[in-house]
Amino acid sequence: MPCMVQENSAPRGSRFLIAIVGRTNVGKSTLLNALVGERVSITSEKPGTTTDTVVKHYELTPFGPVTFYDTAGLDDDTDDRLSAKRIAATMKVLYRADMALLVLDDSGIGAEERDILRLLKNLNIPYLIIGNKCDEGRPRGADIYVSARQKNGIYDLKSLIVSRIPKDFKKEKKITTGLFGKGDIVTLVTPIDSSAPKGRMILPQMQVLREILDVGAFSIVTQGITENILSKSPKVVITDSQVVEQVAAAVPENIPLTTFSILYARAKGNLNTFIKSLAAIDKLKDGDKIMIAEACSHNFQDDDIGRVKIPKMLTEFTGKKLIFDFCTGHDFPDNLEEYRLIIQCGACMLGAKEVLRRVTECERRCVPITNYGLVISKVKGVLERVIEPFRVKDTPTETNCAPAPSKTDKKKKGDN
Ligand SMILES: Nc1nc2c(ncn2[C@@H]2O[C@H](COP(=O)(O)OP(=O)(O)O)[C@@H](O)[C@H]2O)c(=O)[nH]1
Ligand code: SF4
Ligand SMILES: [Mg+2]
Repeated sequence: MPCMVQENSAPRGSRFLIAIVGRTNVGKSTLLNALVGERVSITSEKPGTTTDTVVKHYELTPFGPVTFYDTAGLDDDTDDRLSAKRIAATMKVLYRADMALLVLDDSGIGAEERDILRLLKNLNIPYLIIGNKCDEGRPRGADIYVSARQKNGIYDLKSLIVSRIPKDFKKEKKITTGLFGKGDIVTLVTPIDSSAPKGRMILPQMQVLREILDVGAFSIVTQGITENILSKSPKVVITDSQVVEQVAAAVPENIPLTTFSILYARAKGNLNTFIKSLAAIDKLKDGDKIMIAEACSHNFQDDDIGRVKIPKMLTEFTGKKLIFDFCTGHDFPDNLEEYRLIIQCGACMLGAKEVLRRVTECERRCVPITNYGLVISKVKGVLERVIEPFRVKDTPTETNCAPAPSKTDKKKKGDN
């Protein structure tokens, strides 16, 4: 099966993420090198060589773009002081993985493997058990036997991986499904402010533009709505949430209007939860903590949406003294219960599984979670308007979770 290596050929959020896990020295790094056909991961006889996670993008034909993560071993039997850190790094990778390859050597399934299997089952991650070093022996319980060093069985392993990729991942995912069709005019409102990247568009805009082209529709991309644009009768207007208030005022009610954030929430399957969670805003009290989760790390600007604008909007809207915490990239807090609300960015760079795991974890612990665009739309009074194109009848406006005890009931923490 010819597999080409292509760097960064697909956005991070749409790649299938495969974590290679197992004890140290079973041949995980050698296996990654054999899978992608080039030496990307340091291998060694000394246990515990891979201290950081090694990431490799790869075009796994006939499926498409995948990312392999070569992790540090999950066992703790080295006297390496970084061991705890390595375990934490592996856990973080598992949290966002779509599939795992559990690698064994000829010593087979032991206590560590059983621990890893339990984790994979808890996180609902599909996995394959790979009996590596089959040149030395074949442990019981593997789904497939390979020799990473001799590159035996690698082609069959790739075929097996492709056959185990869940069906919904094989379908091409669009974020604008049902909004427009061939010949329609779609207006995108994308203001260019100081936080916009120089000389290019951001992923949500690129993705929607591509989908417009794919169905044979036409796009008008603008920084604001004018009479001239409205005279072209757009089928739908999709706006950056930051200007949703002005755009809602300018676009007549008969033209459907939504935001990029809402398209992502819908595509990743979280729109209803995110809408329900907005009710938490009306219950905020002085001293309540809010976590803002931003998937990209960048230099913070004076008008940063996550760090500055949303905290300011929420403080003004509620009139309460709120405490904002921030997390970036793949970090997500463990102490979720401390927060009255989690506000996730559009998460265009995160895989659907990772966002879903965050949402599931929040729901499990009765912590409301929503996203930037929905918060802005609510605060600006245009929420009903922008979710109208996707309205599902009988959407409850409250969650079933009992309200958590307010921070103000307890002694206030000086965590500002
Ligand atoms: N005999 C044999 N040795 C292997 C095989 N795959 C890896 N090794 C060796 O096992 C040792 C550990 O490999 P490495 O990939 O660094 O293991 P990791 O700690 O799981 O990443 C190295 O000496 C490899 O050459 C294999 O298929 N057969
Ligand atoms: S901050 Fe979030 S929504 Fe914005 S570009 Fe990064 S991942 Fe996408
Ligand atoms: Mg290694």
